Amino acid sequence: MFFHKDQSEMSAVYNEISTIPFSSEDNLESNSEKDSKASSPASGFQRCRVSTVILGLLAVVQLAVIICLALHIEANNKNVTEEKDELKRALNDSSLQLNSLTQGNDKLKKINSEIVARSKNLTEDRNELKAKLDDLVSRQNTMIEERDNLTRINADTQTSCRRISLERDQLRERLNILAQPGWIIFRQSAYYMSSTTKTWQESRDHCRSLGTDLMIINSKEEQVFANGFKKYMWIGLTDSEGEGRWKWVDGTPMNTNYWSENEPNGKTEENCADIKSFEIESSWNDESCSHKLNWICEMKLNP
Ligand code: 2F8
Ligand code: CA
Repeated sequence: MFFHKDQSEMSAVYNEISTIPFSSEDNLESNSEKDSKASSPASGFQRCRVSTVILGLLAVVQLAVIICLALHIEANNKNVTEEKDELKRALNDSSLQLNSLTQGNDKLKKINSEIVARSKNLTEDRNELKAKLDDLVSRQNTMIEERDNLTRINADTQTSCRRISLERDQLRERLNILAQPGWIIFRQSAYYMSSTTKTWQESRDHCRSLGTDLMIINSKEEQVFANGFKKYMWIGLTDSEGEGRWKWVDGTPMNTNYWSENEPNGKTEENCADIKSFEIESSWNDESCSHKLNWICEMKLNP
């Protein structure tokens, strides 16, 4: 098609050239002169020859152009073919890569699905284990609390057991003592009246050896009870630590007293108290502690 277009163009050029005057002088000539020359056979031959040469030259030029165009087209076709082949190869490569990527993506999707499923399972397992662990920790804390409580209860029980055991032993000992002859129970105490005489301190030591002490009188009833023994005897009252500051053997101060008339009168010479005038309610007398008298011990039954 390109070639045909060139040919028609060349024909048009040729037609135009054939109408062109051969020199400028020709243009200056009048139409009449032109008409006379055109009618000459020599000039017609010359014009024909020039036209032929021009046509030949044009043909050569046309041929050269055609050859150039053909070469150019061929080169262009070659390039286009090469580009097409290259594009085909690239397309093939891209197709292969696309297939490979698609397969890779499918594999990755499958792996991803598996991982998601495993992750879900693992999460469920983890939550289950965490719940079990929380339960175990809670139970462990409860057991620790129970153990601590039991340990405390056990320690308290052991302490109570030791205390009760001690009390039992003391009660047994006191029971053995009370089982001996000479003990008389009055209200909340048991009393032992000696059958021999001793100093105030020796008398006290004897009472203490029995787990008791000299008698403490802290009520009128007890005073009357003591007088009832009708014995000149030591009681648990002394001012040895300070003249006139009479105290009972348990350390309590003497508040109520049953001194006989004009007693106590021994000042620093008589620092221990006894029951002397037992026929009357106020029977107490102060006496030298080294004096030897009977004595009376008192054991409290509910100390
Ligand atoms: O009872 C009165 C008085 O009797 C004696 O003194 C004479 C006593 N002393 C002795 O027995 C050593 C006094 O303590 C007592 O006050
Ligand atoms: Ca006295």
